[in-house]
Amino acid sequence: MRSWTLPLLCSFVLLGCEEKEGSSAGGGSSDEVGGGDGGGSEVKDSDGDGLTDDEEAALGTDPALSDSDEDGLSDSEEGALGTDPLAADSDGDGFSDLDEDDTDPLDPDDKPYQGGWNKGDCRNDIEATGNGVGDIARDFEAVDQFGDTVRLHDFCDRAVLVILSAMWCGPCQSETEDLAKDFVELESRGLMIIQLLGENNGGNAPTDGNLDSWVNDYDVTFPVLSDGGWSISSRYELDGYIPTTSLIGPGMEILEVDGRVTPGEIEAVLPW
Ligand SMILES: [Ca+2]
Ligand SMILES: [Ca+2]
Ligand SMILES: [Ca+2]
Ligand SMILES: [Ca+2]
Repeated sequence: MRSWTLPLLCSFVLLGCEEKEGSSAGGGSSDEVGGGDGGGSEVKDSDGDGLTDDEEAALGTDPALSDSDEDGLSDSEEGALGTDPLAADSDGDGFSDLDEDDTDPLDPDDKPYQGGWNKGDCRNDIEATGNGVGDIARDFEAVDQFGDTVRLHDFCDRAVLVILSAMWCGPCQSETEDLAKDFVELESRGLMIIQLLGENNGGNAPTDGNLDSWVNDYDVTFPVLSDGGWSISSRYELDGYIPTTSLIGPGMEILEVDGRVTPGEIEAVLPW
């Protein structure tokens, strides 16, 4: 009986039928309410994305498609985010708006790492004080094995192990192999490892090809950065022997520099 009487009621009451449907007040199903003669189209939301057809007409989006640019975010979600509902990649940095959940979809210089490492929300709020124990670490950046520029402060919410190494150094090779194995499990508990390679086998700055072969040889899945001339490594009071590891806690507080960090020390500062 209800399904017969309600449409009748709506077509006579005129006002309110469509509004009731759109406001999702619960109660009767849309079949019962909207199945009548259609009524006025002023508040019609054909694709159910939360924007009326009139609003979509003004925006230029497709009123029959909830996600006009098919990037995985609905037109109304893009309205809330400030992204372009008619462009899957609003800032043109090569990553779709949906894939920029850790980065700014409106800043072409801020994009996800090809290595898949997450960037911490705190990355632009760190106030660095120095490079010694107890300091808040100064930021650095260098190019990784994918050609991306990686920043230390991008991992501000994690514990970070910084390893200073060279490709010709035997102990560096075996340490890299061991750390690469450990990283598979420790990454999920909030550890990031950044390896700075100061020299290739010829004593020169590591090339893109050198970084490639290094990560392939030792199954490395953390960022390996070329540090030609030891320009970054030298900030950490490198005193002539490598590998040297430094441990930085969440929030970028330096806990240990120029030493051999033990597994127990890493374990103690993992945030997750
Ligand atoms: Ca709509
Ligand atoms: Ca969209
Ligand atoms: Ca983008
Ligand atoms: Ca971006």
